[in-house]
Amino acid sequence: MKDKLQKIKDDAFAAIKSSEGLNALNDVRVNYLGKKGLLTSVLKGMKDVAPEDRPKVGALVNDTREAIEKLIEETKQKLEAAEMERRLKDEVIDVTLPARKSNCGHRHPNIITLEEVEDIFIGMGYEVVEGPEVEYDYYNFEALNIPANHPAKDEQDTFYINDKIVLRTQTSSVQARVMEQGKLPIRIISPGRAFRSDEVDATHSPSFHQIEGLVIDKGITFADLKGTLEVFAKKLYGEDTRVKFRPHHFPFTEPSAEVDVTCFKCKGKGCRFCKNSGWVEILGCGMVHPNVLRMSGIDPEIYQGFAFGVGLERITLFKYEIDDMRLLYENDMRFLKQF
Ligand code: 2NM
Repeated sequence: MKDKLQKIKDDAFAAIKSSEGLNALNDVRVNYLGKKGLLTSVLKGMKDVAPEDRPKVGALVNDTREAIEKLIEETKQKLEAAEMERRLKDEVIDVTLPARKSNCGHRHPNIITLEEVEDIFIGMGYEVVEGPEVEYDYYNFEALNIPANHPAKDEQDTFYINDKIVLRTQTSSVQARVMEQGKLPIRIISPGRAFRSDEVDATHSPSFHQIEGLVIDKGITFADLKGTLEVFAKKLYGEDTRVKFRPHHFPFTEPSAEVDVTCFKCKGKGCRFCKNSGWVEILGCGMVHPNVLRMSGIDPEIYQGFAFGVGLERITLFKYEIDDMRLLYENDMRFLKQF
């Protein structure tokens, strides 16, 4: 028995010394000391040992176990130290290497322009109001004095969900909703997405953005409209910008006008961009039609108002001298990184 234990001990020591890593060392531990290990099988054979010899043999088994455990523990610590040494050598961090640059995104040019326009009007006491993109025909057309047979309502131009619901073709629908609530005076802008069944090209997209403005109070005149939009144009395009009002027609305003500003590219001298006129159109506007006020329960004999509509993409293209609207939607990083 003594010889047998000595042999187990010698074999275990040899195996421990030759184990090359923590995993191999653990295998040795299981082989010799584990539940089905060699040493345990000796203990199981104790029943064949004469009773008077058992304490001696038991002590011998324990000594063997302790000796093996001790060597395993020492070897484990050596292997761990070696492993740590290796990692410290291999995983050196070179603090002099250039850092990897993180890619930080930023606002889309359309949003930069939108927030600039919002700031200008908030500065003049306006509130920003939003509304649904999927809208009742009533708020998109009827409440805005656009009757059933009007060409704007054609399926060629408008996306219909059903005969009562459309994708809004303008954000004036939000203003019809605000007027209907009856809280006066009103001083709002309503920015948002609008939809028209247009073919995509350099100046058209079936989904685009508008910023519409509405002011309603007692004694509002066309002079208020002119003054407001002149301030807006100068703040957006620079103090030397001049504005020009051209008569126009919109169903929801009377009188109506389109507003031109001096060409930002040639400063009014005339260039390819402004077709040599020195002017570019930036928005439509007018005095709110009495029918529109009446539809919303506002008495046009007491309250008057003006409204205007700006195409957000259009003024973004002008501001950054971009010549194709599609660039705003394609999300090409080479384009977006420039803003
Ligand atoms: C435009 C041009 C002129 C407009 C009218 C209204 C409302 F709700 F008061 F009737 N909102 N926006 C308006 C007027 C919009 O866009 C070119």
